Amino acid sequence: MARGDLSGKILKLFREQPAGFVSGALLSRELGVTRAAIWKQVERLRQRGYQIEAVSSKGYQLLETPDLFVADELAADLGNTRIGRQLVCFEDTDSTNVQARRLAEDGCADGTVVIADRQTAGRGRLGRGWVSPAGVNFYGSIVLRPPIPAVEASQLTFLSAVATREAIAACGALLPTMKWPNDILLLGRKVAGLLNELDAETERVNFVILGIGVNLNMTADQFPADLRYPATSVLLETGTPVLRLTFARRLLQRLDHWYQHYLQDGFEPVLRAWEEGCDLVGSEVEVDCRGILRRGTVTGLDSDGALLLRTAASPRERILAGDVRRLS
Ligand code: BT5
Repeated sequence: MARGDLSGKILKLFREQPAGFVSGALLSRELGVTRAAIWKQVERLRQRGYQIEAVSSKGYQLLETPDLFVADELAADLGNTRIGRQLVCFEDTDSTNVQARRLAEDGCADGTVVIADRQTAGRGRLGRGWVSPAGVNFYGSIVLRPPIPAVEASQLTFLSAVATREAIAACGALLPTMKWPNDILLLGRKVAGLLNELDAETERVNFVILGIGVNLNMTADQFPADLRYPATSVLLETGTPVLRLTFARRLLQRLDHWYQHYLQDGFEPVLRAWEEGCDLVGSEVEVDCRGILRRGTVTGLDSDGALLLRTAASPRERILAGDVRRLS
């Protein structure tokens, strides 16, 4: 459902009258359509799980909202944020990153967000897939157009990790940890993955797409048996289901906070927050750099987000991309 369509506008008017009925006459006047058209939309909303009471002398009353990604619902509590000023929600799509790229190429605004209930071709890195069943998780992509040179674009991966970690932490008592560069773990199991894509010329970024997948209410039987690393969901770790709409709002707010901070103060604060959440420093690791294995002790992150290793060959080896496996 796109932000601003008829059913979205009806929901907005319901929300403005949270304690009472909204008459069919008022709805039809405000929205400039017939009362029959309003009735048809109300029926559609009911089919999607909205509980709407209709009383002939009074009108309609919204009793319960389902946990679906609806642009107007999401926008309601976002306030005046840059992230989410344009929101597109799909019930079904191939990949939110693909859709976000399409919008970005058509010139969409900085901060545009694409969210889906389900992805049929969810993407991981290096041609891998992302398992994306309906109704349980968060799959979203954010288009950013920061005024930075292309070489700094990888900093935004860390920004999205910090914001996602905070949004997950707010779901329960557990504090996730970061795994360089793009995984977020709960008790050592992958709960979220990030896939950031860049479109740039040498001197400047045209756009970056922050792809974020978070396993919220996924159950054990929904994970395939052949995952690369142990995986989990917030529900599996905390025992409490997460309201996806609330999670999505919180995530967009955290992203907005960190993006503003980044544009004003640069990468340093993001890097510090990322390091705070990472428990790799001092550990012995093996990094698979597209088939070439590097082994060493993690000494920290460089100012551009590269992983720093002390190896047998060098006291300061910079790793720009790869899969990290902890050995100690
Ligand atoms: C990632 O790749 O971790 C990036 C995942 C990004 C997904 C989001 S969802 C919204 C947006 N739209 C997209 O199409 N993608 C982004 P990578 O590090 O390559 O990990 C992929 C590997 O993780 C797979 O090969 C599986 O082994 C495993 N995996 C797949 N689905 C998973 C899931 N739901 N939870 C945990 N692990 C998973």
